[in-house]
Amino acid sequence: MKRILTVQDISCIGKCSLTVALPIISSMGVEVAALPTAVLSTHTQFKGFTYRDLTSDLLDIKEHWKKEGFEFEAIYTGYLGSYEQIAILENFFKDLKTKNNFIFIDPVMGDNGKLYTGFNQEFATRMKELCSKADIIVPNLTEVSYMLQTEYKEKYSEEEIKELLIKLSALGPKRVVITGVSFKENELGVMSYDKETNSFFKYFKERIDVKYHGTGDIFASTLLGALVNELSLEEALKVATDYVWECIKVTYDEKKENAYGTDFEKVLQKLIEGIK
Ligand code: PXL
Repeated sequence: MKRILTVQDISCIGKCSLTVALPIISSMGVEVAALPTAVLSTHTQFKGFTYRDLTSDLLDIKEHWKKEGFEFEAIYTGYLGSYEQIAILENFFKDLKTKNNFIFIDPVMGDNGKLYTGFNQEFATRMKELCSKADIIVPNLTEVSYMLQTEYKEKYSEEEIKELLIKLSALGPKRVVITGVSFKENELGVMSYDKETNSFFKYFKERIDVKYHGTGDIFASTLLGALVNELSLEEALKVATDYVWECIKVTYDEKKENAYGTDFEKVLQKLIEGIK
C-alpha cells in the first residue's frame, strides 16, 4: 500500500489542514503518516484559539522513522507556523526525499489578497525558499503575490497567469499549480505549468459565489491523493477541482457558516467513485 507523509497542524475545529488531509487521502486508498506541527483549538480565523507547538518533537519523530527505514511516496506540507518549522522541513526533505518520491508544497499563508494572522512578507519570502525544493507547489493567487512580491489583483489575464507560473517554476518546482484562477466572471478554477513538457493546462467550474474556509487544503489533499494514485497532473487537477466544487455546493445548499469549512464528508463517496 502506498504511504505519504503530511506535515501540518491539527486545528480541532474548523475543518482544515490535517483534519481534512487525513480523511481525504485515506479515502483515496493511500496510507497517511500524519505529523502534526501544532494542535490548535480552532484554526486561526476564530478569536481566542489555543496553540500547542509541537516543533520540538518533529526531528525526533523523523529520526525514529529513518531508523525504521520507513519510506513515503510523497512528502506534503501545508500550513507551517514558524521559521523553525520551515528549517525542519528542509531537513526532512534532505533525509526523506528519494529518487522515487516527490515533494508537494501547499504554501498556506493567506487568501483574498491578505496573509493569515501571524504571517508577514519575510515569512512569505522564506516559504518561497522552501518551495524552491519542491517538485510541485499549489499556491493560491494571494500566496503567489507575496512569494513573488507582485501586486495582488482581483483579475488577471491568461498571459499574466502564465507569466506567474513560469516565474514560480523558475524557483525550482517542475510542476506549478495556481488555484483561484478566473478569466470569466462565472468561472473559477486552476491553471498549471509543467516545466518538463513546457505545457500549460487550465480547468474551470461554474463559480458558486461563496468562500468557505479550508477549501485550499481540500484541493491540495485531493490533488496529492490523485497523483499518488498515478493520475496525470491534468486528470488529478480535474478530480481535485471537481471535488472542491462538490464540497462547496453541498455546503452552500445548507448555507453553513464560512469559517467552519465545508461539509466535505458528505461527498467523499463521490470522490472515491470518481478515482476508481
Ligand atoms: O486552511 C488553512 C489553515 C490551516 N491551518 C491553520 C489556519 C489556516 C488558515 O487560517 O489558521 C491553523
